[in-house]
Amino acid sequence: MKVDQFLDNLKRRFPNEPEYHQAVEEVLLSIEETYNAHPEFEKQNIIERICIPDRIFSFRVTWVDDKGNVKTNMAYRVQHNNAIGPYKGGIRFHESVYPSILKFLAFEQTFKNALTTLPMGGAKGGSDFTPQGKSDSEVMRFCQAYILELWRHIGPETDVPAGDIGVGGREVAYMFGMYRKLAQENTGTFTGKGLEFGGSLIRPEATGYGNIYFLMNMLKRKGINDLKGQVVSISGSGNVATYTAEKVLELGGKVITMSDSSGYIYDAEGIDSEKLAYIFDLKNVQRGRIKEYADKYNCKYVDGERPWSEKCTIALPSATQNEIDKQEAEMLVSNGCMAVSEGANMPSTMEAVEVFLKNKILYAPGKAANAGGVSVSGLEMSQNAMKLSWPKEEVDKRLQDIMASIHEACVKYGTEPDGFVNYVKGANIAGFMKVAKAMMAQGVV
Ligand code: NDP
Ligand code: 2IT
Repeated sequence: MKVDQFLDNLKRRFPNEPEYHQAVEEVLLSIEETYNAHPEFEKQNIIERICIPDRIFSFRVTWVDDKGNVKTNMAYRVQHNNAIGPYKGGIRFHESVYPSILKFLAFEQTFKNALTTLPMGGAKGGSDFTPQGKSDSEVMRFCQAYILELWRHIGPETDVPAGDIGVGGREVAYMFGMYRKLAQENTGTFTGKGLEFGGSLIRPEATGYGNIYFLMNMLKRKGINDLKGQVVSISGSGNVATYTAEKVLELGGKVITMSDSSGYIYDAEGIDSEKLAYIFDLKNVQRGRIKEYADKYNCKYVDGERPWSEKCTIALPSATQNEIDKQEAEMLVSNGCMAVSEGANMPSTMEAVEVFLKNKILYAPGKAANAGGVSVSGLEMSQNAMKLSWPKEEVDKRLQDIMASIHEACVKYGTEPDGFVNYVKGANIAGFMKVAKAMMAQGVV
């Protein structure tokens, strides 16, 4: 397999999908050598079969707003690969959603899920519908209309959706409600459910906590055992960002920034637990903007910018894809940032990743660092299958163990001759090999 040739062909067959091309290129560049050492992979054309999704459902959703206007949105589910378990992955509601975004996310999800040690394949779904500014009833009607079409393609042993940007507990509950009515079953289809109807403790916290557990595994190899004295910059202020901040505070770190798609706040005093509780409420109950924090606590707000020019020792991008470019990566490194651990999916551009690797800082790619969310989703599926629920401590302990084992896999496959751990290479090779071996064993299907 020659990466350039393969990519040219992929771009020709699937034009105008830059995010999908980017995700594929990043994985292929780091697995090329390992792949080519296995001629049996090439013979079975594993590379095309692993990069191109199994199928994509694409449909129009029609719903009625509070004023009685009939609205349409485009919606999708990308079932990428189910060689190691049922399709599994979140649903994103955001105006920027189009096939390329969901194809990149489903591709990444396949390797991320392989790393978790749990039997889950990869998928992603979503719509260009934006919950922001909509009433609860409008969100409910949209979720119901989306599931009215999708329900026949999902199920506890076929495809299990969850949340992502714009899809939290409220949206999952509305979708699950419609699903169980249509499917006439009440099993584990959907994770991130409410605790009253099969949800798992620690699922809301899992992505953020998991990212910090991964970060601590990296830091421990450098002899650092807590976050005391660390200045931490976080982007986003949603599910991942807020629980990331909570864990950072618990370990003694200082959080100086958070953001949303309109801008960022910089709080030199640090965002403490009380201020973080305000952000939780602002985002989840009032559904307001991060700017309101700056007004309330009288701190700096920078409109339309991302937080990476602020001096920090640790950066935790937790908002969206391509939110750190080359220049911002250089700024982070020159300001003394020694670790970047990705809560979001593909938040760093290829050029930004190159800067981190060249400078040999600790850099954890999303598919390793943010795998805690889907891991606890997997644990929610296990609990649903057994029809019982584990206590918080048990789920948290399993999450910590999974993050440690992902870290170990990255070290195993990513350690370079000089001892530097290339976590990108480690995560990509470990995830890829597992899926590729499963596909080889199962023949051409
Ligand atoms: P939320 O919707 O809860 O929060 C998203 C946050 O990111 C909001 O603050 C939002 O601001 C901001 N944001 C969204 N889009 C953009 C954009 N285009 N530019 C700038 N800021 C933006 O989503 P999550 O916290 O669940 O997801 C955040 C990231 O983490 C995503 O990349 C997701 O794929 C990834 N992830 C999520 C997991 C989960 O379990 N939820 C698991 C693993 C990864 P605004 O309010 O203005 O839109
Ligand atoms: O990107 C992700 O891993 C998620 N949005 C969570 C997926 C899941 O199935 O819990």
